[in-house]
Amino acid sequence: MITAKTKIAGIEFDSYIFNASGIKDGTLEELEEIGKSESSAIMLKSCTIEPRKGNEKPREINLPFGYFQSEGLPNLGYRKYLEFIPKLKQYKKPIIASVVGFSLEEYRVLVKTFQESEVDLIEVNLSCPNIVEEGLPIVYNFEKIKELLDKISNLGEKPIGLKLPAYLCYVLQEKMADLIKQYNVPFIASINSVGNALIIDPGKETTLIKPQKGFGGLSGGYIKPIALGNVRRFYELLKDKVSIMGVGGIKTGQDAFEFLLAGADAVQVGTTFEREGVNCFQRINKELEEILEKKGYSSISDIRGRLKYL
Ligand code: RRO
Repeated sequence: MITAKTKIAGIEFDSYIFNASGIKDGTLEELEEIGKSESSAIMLKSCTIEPRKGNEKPREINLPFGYFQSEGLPNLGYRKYLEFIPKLKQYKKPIIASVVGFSLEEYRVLVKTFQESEVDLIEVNLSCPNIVEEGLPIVYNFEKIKELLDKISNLGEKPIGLKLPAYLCYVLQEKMADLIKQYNVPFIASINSVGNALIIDPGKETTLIKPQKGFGGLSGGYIKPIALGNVRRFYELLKDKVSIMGVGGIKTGQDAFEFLLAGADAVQVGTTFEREGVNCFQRINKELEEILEKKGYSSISDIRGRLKYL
Protein backbone atom coordinates (compact mmCIF):
# COMPACT_ATOMS: atom_id res chain seq x y z
CA MET A 1 0.00 0.00 0.00
CA ILE A 2 1.47 3.36 -0.94
CA THR A 3 1.03 6.49 1.15
CA ALA A 4 0.31 9.68 -0.66
CA LYS A 5 2.68 11.86 1.38
CA THR A 6 3.51 15.23 -0.06
CA LYS A 7 5.49 18.41 0.55
CA ILE A 8 4.39 22.02 0.44
CA ALA A 9 7.14 24.63 0.43
CA GLY A 10 9.51 22.01 1.83
CA ILE A 11 7.18 21.02 4.69
CA GLU A 12 6.04 17.38 4.92
CA PHE A 13 2.34 16.58 4.87
CA ASP A 14 1.29 13.01 5.74
CA SER A 15 -1.26 12.96 2.95
CA TYR A 16 -2.42 14.86 -0.09
CA ILE A 17 -5.72 15.95 1.51
CA PHE A 18 -6.58 18.60 4.09
CA ASN A 19 -9.31 21.11 4.89
CA ALA A 20 -9.94 24.32 2.96
CA SER A 21 -10.14 27.55 4.90
CA GLY A 22 -13.64 28.72 5.75
CA ILE A 23 -15.43 25.44 6.45
CA LYS A 24 -15.90 24.38 10.09
CA ASP A 25 -12.55 25.85 11.10
CA GLY A 26 -13.48 28.99 13.00
CA THR A 27 -13.57 27.74 16.60
CA LEU A 28 -11.18 25.75 18.79
CA GLU A 29 -13.62 22.81 18.90
CA GLU A 30 -13.84 22.70 15.10
CA LEU A 31 -10.07 22.98 14.70
CA GLU A 32 -9.53 20.19 17.23
CA GLU A 33 -11.91 17.99 15.23
CA ILE A 34 -9.74 18.61 12.18
CA GLY A 35 -6.65 17.89 14.32
CA LYS A 36 -8.05 14.48 15.33
CA SER A 37 -9.10 13.60 11.79
CA GLU A 38 -7.01 12.39 8.86
CA SER A 39 -6.76 15.86 7.41
CA SER A 40 -3.01 16.15 6.84
CA ALA A 41 -2.93 19.75 8.11
CA ILE A 42 -5.02 22.11 10.19
CA MET A 43 -6.01 25.08 8.07
CA LEU A 44 -7.50 27.94 10.07
CA LYS A 45 -10.42 30.15 9.04
CA SER A 46 -9.18 33.36 7.43
CA CYS A 47 -8.83 35.83 10.28
CA THR A 48 -8.81 39.60 10.54
CA ILE A 49 -7.38 41.98 13.14
CA GLU A 50 -10.73 42.43 14.90
CA PRO A 51 -13.34 39.71 15.47
CA ARG A 52 -16.23 39.75 12.99
CA LYS A 53 -19.75 38.37 13.14
CA GLY A 54 -19.96 38.11 9.35
CA ASN A 55 -22.87 38.94 7.09
CA GLU A 56 -26.58 38.73 7.79
CA LYS A 57 -28.22 35.29 7.58
CA PRO A 58 -29.27 33.34 5.60
CA ARG A 59 -25.82 33.60 4.09
CA GLU A 60 -25.05 30.10 2.84
CA ILE A 61 -26.78 27.25 1.07
CA ASN A 62 -25.93 23.74 -0.07
CA LEU A 63 -26.91 23.07 -3.67
CA PRO A 64 -26.93 19.88 -5.75
CA PHE A 65 -23.43 20.47 -7.17
CA GLY A 66 -21.82 22.73 -4.66
CA TYR A 67 -22.04 25.43 -2.06
CA PHE A 68 -22.98 29.08 -2.30
CA GLN A 69 -22.29 31.68 0.37
CA SER A 70 -21.54 35.21 1.41
CA GLU A 71 -20.16 34.61 4.90
CA GLY A 72 -18.43 37.96 5.20
CA LEU A 73 -15.40 36.71 7.10
CA PRO A 74 -16.93 35.66 10.42
CA ASN A 75 -13.95 34.95 12.69
CA LEU A 76 -12.76 35.41 16.24
CA GLY A 77 -9.97 37.86 15.43
CA TYR A 78 -6.32 36.86 15.07
CA ARG A 79 -5.50 37.06 18.78
CA LYS A 80 -7.85 34.14 19.53
CA TYR A 81 -6.29 31.97 16.82
CA LEU A 82 -2.85 32.74 18.25
CA GLU A 83 -4.12 31.45 21.60
CA PHE A 84 -5.34 28.21 19.95
CA ILE A 85 -2.04 27.34 18.29
CA PRO A 86 -0.26 25.78 21.32
CA LYS A 87 -3.32 23.52 21.83
CA LEU A 88 -3.36 22.52 18.17
CA LYS A 89 0.34 21.59 18.20
CA GLN A 90 -0.53 18.33 20.01
CA TYR A 91 -1.94 16.95 16.74
CA LYS A 92 1.54 17.02 15.22
CA LYS A 93 0.59 18.15 11.76
CA PRO A 94 1.26 21.38 9.90
CA ILE A 95 -0.86 24.31 11.06
CA ILE A 96 -1.69 26.90 8.42
CA ALA A 97 -2.86 30.38 9.38
CA SER A 98 -4.96 32.28 6.87
CA VAL A 99 -5.12 36.07 7.01
CA VAL A 100 -7.11 38.93 5.49
CA GLY A 101 -6.21 42.58 5.98
CA PHE A 102 -8.37 45.58 5.19
CA SER A 103 -5.21 47.53 4.38
CA LEU A 104 -1.63 46.67 3.47
CA GLU A 105 -0.59 47.59 7.00
CA GLU A 106 -3.12 45.14 8.47
CA TYR A 107 -1.76 42.39 6.21
CA ARG A 108 1.76 43.25 7.41
CA VAL A 109 0.77 43.06 11.09
CA LEU A 110 -1.05 39.74 10.60
CA VAL A 111 1.80 38.11 8.66
CA LYS A 112 4.43 39.39 11.11
CA THR A 113 2.48 38.13 14.11
CA PHE A 114 1.97 34.65 12.64
CA GLN A 115 5.64 34.59 11.58
CA GLU A 116 6.43 34.90 15.30
CA SER A 117 3.94 32.17 16.27
CA GLU A 118 4.19 28.39 16.06
CA VAL A 119 2.16 27.98 12.87
CA ASP A 120 4.01 26.23 10.05
CA LEU A 121 2.73 28.13 7.02
CA ILE A 122 0.82 31.35 6.37
CA GLU A 123 -1.83 31.68 3.67
CA VAL A 124 -2.36 35.30 2.67
CA ASN A 125 -5.91 35.43 1.40
CA LEU A 126 -6.17 38.05 -1.34
CA SER A 127 -9.35 36.76 -2.90
CA CYS A 128 -12.36 36.76 -0.56
CA PRO A 129 -15.22 37.50 -2.98
CA ASN A 130 -17.59 38.73 -0.27
CA ILE A 131 -15.92 41.87 0.97
CA VAL A 132 -17.22 45.05 -0.61
CA GLU A 133 -14.36 47.53 -0.93
CA GLU A 134 -13.96 51.02 -2.25
CA GLY A 135 -12.29 50.85 -5.64
CA LEU A 136 -10.53 47.92 -7.24
CA PRO A 137 -10.04 44.94 -4.88
CA ILE A 138 -6.38 44.26 -4.15
CA VAL A 139 -6.38 40.99 -6.06
CA TYR A 140 -7.11 42.79 -9.34
CA ASN A 141 -4.56 45.53 -8.68
CA PHE A 142 -1.08 44.26 -9.50
CA GLU A 143 0.65 47.44 -8.28
CA LYS A 144 -1.01 46.96 -4.88
CA ILE A 145 -0.08 43.27 -4.76
CA LYS A 146 3.52 44.25 -5.50
CA GLU A 147 3.42 46.78 -2.66
CA LEU A 148 1.98 44.11 -0.39
CA LEU A 149 4.67 41.59 -1.33
CA ASP A 150 7.32 44.24 -0.61
CA LYS A 151 5.86 44.54 2.88
CA ILE A 152 5.28 40.88 3.76
CA SER A 153 7.84 38.75 1.98
CA ASN A 154 10.74 39.30 4.40
CA LEU A 155 9.08 39.16 7.78
CA GLY A 156 10.28 35.71 8.87
CA GLU A 157 11.28 32.19 7.89
CA LYS A 158 7.87 30.53 7.59
CA PRO A 159 6.60 29.96 4.05
CA ILE A 160 3.92 32.39 2.98
CA GLY A 161 1.49 31.64 0.19
CA LEU A 162 -1.22 33.49 -1.68
CA LYS A 163 -4.84 32.38 -1.86
CA LEU A 164 -5.84 33.36 -5.37
CA PRO A 165 -9.08 33.84 -7.26
CA ALA A 166 -10.16 32.11 -10.45
CA TYR A 167 -8.42 33.73 -13.39
CA LEU A 168 -10.69 33.59 -16.38
CA CYS A 169 -8.06 35.29 -18.51
CA TYR A 170 -4.62 33.80 -19.16
CA VAL A 171 -2.85 37.17 -19.40
CA LEU A 172 -3.87 38.13 -15.86
CA GLN A 173 -2.79 34.74 -14.55
CA GLU A 174 0.58 35.15 -16.26
CA LYS A 175 1.01 38.58 -14.63
CA MET A 176 0.26 37.04 -11.23
CA ALA A 177 2.73 34.22 -11.89
CA ASP A 178 5.42 36.80 -12.77
CA LEU A 179 4.95 38.48 -9.38
CA ILE A 180 5.01 35.12 -7.59
CA LYS A 181 8.32 34.31 -9.27
CA GLN A 182 9.75 37.77 -8.70
CA TYR A 183 9.09 37.54 -4.94
CA ASN A 184 9.87 33.84 -4.54
CA VAL A 185 6.46 33.15 -3.02
CA PRO A 186 6.84 29.50 -1.96
CA PHE A 187 3.23 28.34 -2.30
CA ILE A 188 -0.19 29.30 -3.67
CA ALA A 189 -3.74 28.07 -3.10
CA SER A 190 -5.85 28.09 -6.26
CA ILE A 191 -8.82 28.83 -6.35
CA ASN A 192 -11.06 30.71 -3.93
CA SER A 193 -14.81 30.47 -4.48
CA VAL A 194 -15.98 32.11 -7.69
CA GLY A 195 -17.49 35.47 -6.76
CA ASN A 196 -20.13 37.67 -8.32
CA ALA A 197 -22.40 34.63 -8.56
CA LEU A 198 -26.17 34.82 -8.14
CA ILE A 199 -28.63 32.02 -7.54
CA ILE A 200 -32.36 32.62 -7.81
CA ASP A 201 -35.33 30.76 -6.39
CA PRO A 202 -37.75 30.95 -9.33
CA GLY A 203 -40.72 29.76 -7.23
CA LYS A 204 -40.38 32.48 -4.60
CA GLU A 205 -38.85 34.90 -7.12
CA THR A 206 -36.13 35.76 -4.58
CA THR A 207 -32.44 35.44 -4.07
CA LEU A 208 -31.27 32.42 -2.06
CA ILE A 209 -29.07 34.33 0.38
CA LYS A 210 -29.61 37.68 2.07
CA PRO A 211 -26.29 39.60 2.00
CA GLN A 212 -25.38 41.85 -0.89
CA LYS A 213 -28.70 41.41 -2.67
CA GLY A 214 -28.03 37.72 -3.12
CA PHE A 215 -24.55 37.79 -4.66
CA GLY A 216 -21.96 35.40 -3.27
CA GLY A 217 -19.15 32.93 -3.90
CA LEU A 218 -19.73 29.60 -5.60
CA SER A 219 -17.73 26.48 -4.77
CA GLY A 220 -17.84 22.68 -5.06
CA GLY A 221 -18.51 20.68 -8.21
CA TYR A 222 -19.72 23.72 -10.14
CA ILE A 223 -16.21 25.19 -10.15
CA LYS A 224 -13.99 22.12 -10.44
CA PRO A 225 -13.12 22.61 -14.14
CA ILE A 226 -12.19 26.24 -13.47
CA ALA A 227 -10.02 25.21 -10.52
CA LEU A 228 -8.31 22.50 -12.56
CA GLY A 229 -7.65 24.97 -15.37
CA ASN A 230 -6.16 27.50 -12.96
CA VAL A 231 -3.96 24.89 -11.26
CA ARG A 232 -2.73 23.60 -14.60
CA ARG A 233 -1.90 27.07 -15.91
CA PHE A 234 0.00 27.89 -12.70
CA TYR A 235 1.85 24.59 -12.94
CA GLU A 236 2.92 25.44 -16.49
CA LEU A 237 3.94 28.96 -15.46
CA LEU A 238 5.66 28.13 -12.17
CA LYS A 239 6.78 24.51 -12.66
CA ASP A 240 8.63 23.15 -9.62
CA LYS A 241 9.52 26.51 -8.10
CA VAL A 242 6.22 27.02 -6.26
CA SER A 243 4.04 24.48 -4.42
CA ILE A 244 0.41 24.49 -5.50
CA MET A 245 -2.54 23.68 -3.25
CA GLY A 246 -5.49 22.86 -5.50
CA VAL A 247 -8.96 23.72 -4.24
CA GLY A 248 -12.39 23.63 -5.86
CA GLY A 249 -14.72 20.67 -6.12
CA ILE A 250 -12.63 17.83 -4.68
CA LYS A 251 -15.14 15.22 -3.63
CA THR A 252 -13.49 11.89 -4.47
CA GLY A 253 -10.07 10.30 -4.87
CA GLN A 254 -10.55 10.64 -8.60
CA ASP A 255 -10.98 14.41 -8.27
CA ALA A 256 -7.79 14.53 -6.19
CA PHE A 257 -6.02 12.45 -8.85
CA GLU A 258 -7.09 14.88 -11.56
CA PHE A 259 -5.64 17.79 -9.54
CA LEU A 260 -2.44 15.76 -9.14
CA LEU A 261 -2.20 15.27 -12.91
CA ALA A 262 -2.79 19.00 -13.38
CA GLY A 263 0.13 19.78 -11.08
CA ALA A 264 -1.19 20.31 -7.53
CA ASP A 265 1.10 19.28 -4.66
CA ALA A 266 -1.90 18.84 -2.34
CA VAL A 267 -5.61 19.56 -2.31
CA GLN A 268 -7.89 21.36 0.13
CA VAL A 269 -11.43 20.11 0.64
CA GLY A 270 -14.22 22.56 1.47
CA THR A 271 -17.71 21.79 0.17
CA THR A 272 -17.37 18.05 0.72
CA PHE A 273 -16.06 18.62 4.25
CA GLU A 274 -19.10 20.82 4.89
CA ARG A 275 -21.42 17.97 3.81
CA GLU A 276 -19.66 14.88 5.00
CA GLY A 277 -17.70 16.04 8.03
CA VAL A 278 -14.16 14.98 8.95
CA ASN A 279 -14.48 11.44 7.57
CA CYS A 280 -14.09 12.83 4.07
CA PHE A 281 -10.33 13.26 4.52
CA GLN A 282 -9.69 9.59 5.18
CA ARG A 283 -12.11 8.49 2.47
CA ILE A 284 -10.68 10.71 -0.27
CA ASN A 285 -7.12 9.83 0.71
CA LYS A 286 -7.87 6.11 0.62
CA GLU A 287 -9.55 6.45 -2.77
CA LEU A 288 -6.56 8.37 -4.11
CA GLU A 289 -4.11 5.78 -2.79
CA GLU A 290 -6.13 3.01 -4.42
CA ILE A 291 -6.02 4.80 -7.77
CA LEU A 292 -2.26 5.32 -7.52
CA GLU A 293 -1.72 1.70 -6.57
CA LYS A 294 -3.93 0.38 -9.35
CA LYS A 295 -2.07 2.49 -11.88
CA GLY A 296 1.31 1.34 -10.56
CA TYR A 297 2.51 4.69 -9.23
CA SER A 298 4.46 4.58 -6.00
CA SER A 299 4.37 8.22 -4.96
CA ILE A 300 2.80 11.62 -5.59
CA SER A 301 5.93 12.82 -7.35
CA ASP A 302 5.72 9.94 -9.87
CA ILE A 303 2.71 11.55 -11.51
CA ARG A 304 2.39 15.16 -10.36
CA GLY A 305 1.83 17.44 -13.35
CA ARG A 306 2.17 14.59 -15.85
CA LEU A 307 -1.04 15.32 -17.70
CA LYS A 308 -0.81 13.99 -21.24
CA TYR A 309 -1.98 15.96 -24.26
CA LEU A 310 -3.96 14.59 -27.16
O1 RRO B 1 -15.76 34.62 4.73
C1 RRO B 1 -16.07 34.66 3.52
O2 RRO B 1 -17.09 35.24 3.10
C2 RRO B 1 -15.20 34.03 2.50
C3 RRO B 1 -13.83 34.16 2.44
BR1 RRO B 1 -12.81 35.05 3.73
C4 RRO B 1 -13.12 33.63 1.33
O3 RRO B 1 -11.90 33.73 1.18
N1 RRO B 1 -13.85 33.00 0.39
C5 RRO B 1 -15.17 32.86 0.46
O4 RRO B 1 -15.78 32.27 -0.44
N2 RRO B 1 -15.86 33.37 1.53
